[in-house]
Amino acid sequence: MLKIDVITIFPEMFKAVTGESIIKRACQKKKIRIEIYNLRDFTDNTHRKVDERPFGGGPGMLISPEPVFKAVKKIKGRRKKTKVILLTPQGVKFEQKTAGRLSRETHLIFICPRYEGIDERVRLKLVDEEISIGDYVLTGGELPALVVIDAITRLIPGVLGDSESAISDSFENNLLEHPQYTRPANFRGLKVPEVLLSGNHRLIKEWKRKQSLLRTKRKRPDLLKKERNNHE
Ligand code: 4GY
Repeated sequence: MLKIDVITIFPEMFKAVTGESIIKRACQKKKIRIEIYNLRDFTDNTHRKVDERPFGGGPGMLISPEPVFKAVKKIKGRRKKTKVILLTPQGVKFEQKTAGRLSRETHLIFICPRYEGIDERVRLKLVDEEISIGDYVLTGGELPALVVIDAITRLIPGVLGDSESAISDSFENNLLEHPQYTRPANFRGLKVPEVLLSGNHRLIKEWKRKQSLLRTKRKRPDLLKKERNNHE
């Protein structure tokens, strides 16, 4: 069982995603347990204020260190192997291999920044890993946390059924999926490639592999460099 804890000032953002589909099922099957903590519950002031102006000036507000330190301490409890993750564009770019590595942990805490960011001392003393989901700026770390949680969850053994887990193989060998077709075999004059209807499994397998390579070369040549190292 992987325990996933999230620290956020917008706890409502998580229910819609974690309460549906595969993540919901993973929780029901006790493969993961997700708990969302409202950062405001760790404040002492009557206004439940979590932000302050930056020292040295500059625009906007920062998340104060105090409630974050309190939250992490409380959530860690007496656990020994917690990994604390900060979602930020300054982090290491999130990839499939990161998802695989994190899916083998036992306890993850995600800190979701808002406003202009978070006090540097949080990074310094609490954070084990900084992750970015890509080079663009969002309004907070909640969507990135959900992206990472989603990618991790589907890699935990027993979460996906056999038919679903085949999908994960595609990116793990750094090749894009081959084109896929379903019924009808002729849709408004657009025909499904003959080989897929042939029933010849060796030929079909060769066709899929070739299409994957062609597609990757055309759309993501950068992946082929990685694929060579995979000697598959
Ligand atoms: N991209 N990857 C990202 C982000 C927004 C700090 C408050 C990203 O992970 N997080 O754009 N986060 C945050 C950035 C200030 C808003």
